[in-house]
Amino acid sequence: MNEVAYDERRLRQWLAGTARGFSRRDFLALSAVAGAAAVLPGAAPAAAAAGPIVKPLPPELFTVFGTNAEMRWSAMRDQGFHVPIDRFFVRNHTSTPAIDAAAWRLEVFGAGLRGGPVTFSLDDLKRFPAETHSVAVECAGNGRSYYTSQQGQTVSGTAWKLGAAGVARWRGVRLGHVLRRAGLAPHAVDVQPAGLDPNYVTGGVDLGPVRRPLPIGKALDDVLLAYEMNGEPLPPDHGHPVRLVVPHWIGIASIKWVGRIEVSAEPLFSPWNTQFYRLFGPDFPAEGQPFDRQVVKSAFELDPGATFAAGVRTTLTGRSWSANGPIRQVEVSTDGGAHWRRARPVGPAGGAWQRWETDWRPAAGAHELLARATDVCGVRQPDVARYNTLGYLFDAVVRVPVTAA
Ligand SMILES: Nc1nc2c(c(=O)[nH]1)N[C@H]1C(S)=C(S)[C@@H](COP(=O)(O)O)O[C@H]1N2
Ligand SMILES: [Mo]
Repeated sequence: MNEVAYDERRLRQWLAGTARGFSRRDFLALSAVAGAAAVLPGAAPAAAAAGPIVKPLPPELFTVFGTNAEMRWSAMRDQGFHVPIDRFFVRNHTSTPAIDAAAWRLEVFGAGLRGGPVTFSLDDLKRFPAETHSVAVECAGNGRSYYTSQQGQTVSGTAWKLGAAGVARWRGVRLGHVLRRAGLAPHAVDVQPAGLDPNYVTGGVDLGPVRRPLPIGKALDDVLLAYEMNGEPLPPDHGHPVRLVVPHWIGIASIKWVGRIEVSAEPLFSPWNTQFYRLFGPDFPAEGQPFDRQVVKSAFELDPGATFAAGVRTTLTGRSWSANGPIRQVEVSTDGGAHWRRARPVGPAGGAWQRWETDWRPAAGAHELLARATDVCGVRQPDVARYNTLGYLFDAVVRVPVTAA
């Protein structure tokens, strides 16, 4: 799967007007007429809202931003490889719907099938061979606040620190098995899952259900329709009863509460790969640069402003991850980037993220901690992330202020 080639091809098709779903004209109309009452076709929400987020959000585990909640990294310090459900971040465009798993159905439809729509119940999905994978889900905007606090740039969107990411064990069925059972045709082009959460309305415009297309190549590769998270039925906030899990791609690809999946015979577009989740700004084309994959990042398992006992040896811990594959090396600086040392890997290499640690005996005073990862492709976190107005893909080394007293 070559996402760059796919993105370039789709951008050309979209500019040429050969795309369906959310055209360049829709996009220009929306950009021009703020507050316009344009309504795009979409399924009516099938479920009542249960609340923005259902699970408890205690302040020692989360920072809450409206309908979204970020994990505090200090909450991972004494945890194992996976992020427990009680602290896994939640990104909701609207609110967590209440869906009865017994009544839930998945409808697969579209011109990319040999026949008409095919419907699956949860029990139907559970009769396919199940697979379990440890996969990171990370919002494309994770780290966004650092464009402002570290690079002095203005961006719009939720001001995440680094906690809009998590690794869980997802169990489910390969999307490819389900698509083939539904009668996938050889001319299928794109696959678009849509959520059953309430339609996303912004600036007075109803953009329809949250949805984003995938090329058929990715859909048949490693995408899961997950019904379990860390050994439990998928919790309400994370997509109950079934969500997509799209490895290596930005979080928006992993559509929660999936209710319908369109398989098209032509390129598909939605606001979530045209208006949002494109790179806009001085370094990018006027129509924005599409992207799908995540980048490389590192986080200490502590909160900015943490305090340490001066003169006492402590162990700094953290995690690094990359959509390119395993992390090859992590370097840590405790003096604002003047000196670097290698962190010790914790646990085996090659998982969805790499845990690491290093010892430190802080002198009294203020310090700045930095962690910088290099992945298997030799990609190392840069000092400065590429500015884009929506603040996506912040991959630069984050400077974490702490004190010792
Ligand atoms: N239906 C639906 N799916 C969705 C979203 C949403 O609001 N509605 N948010 C997306 C975004 S932007 C992200 S980052 C991930 C977050 O997954 P999580 O809430 O399980 O952490 O879900 C994605 N899937
Ligand atoms: Mo996201």
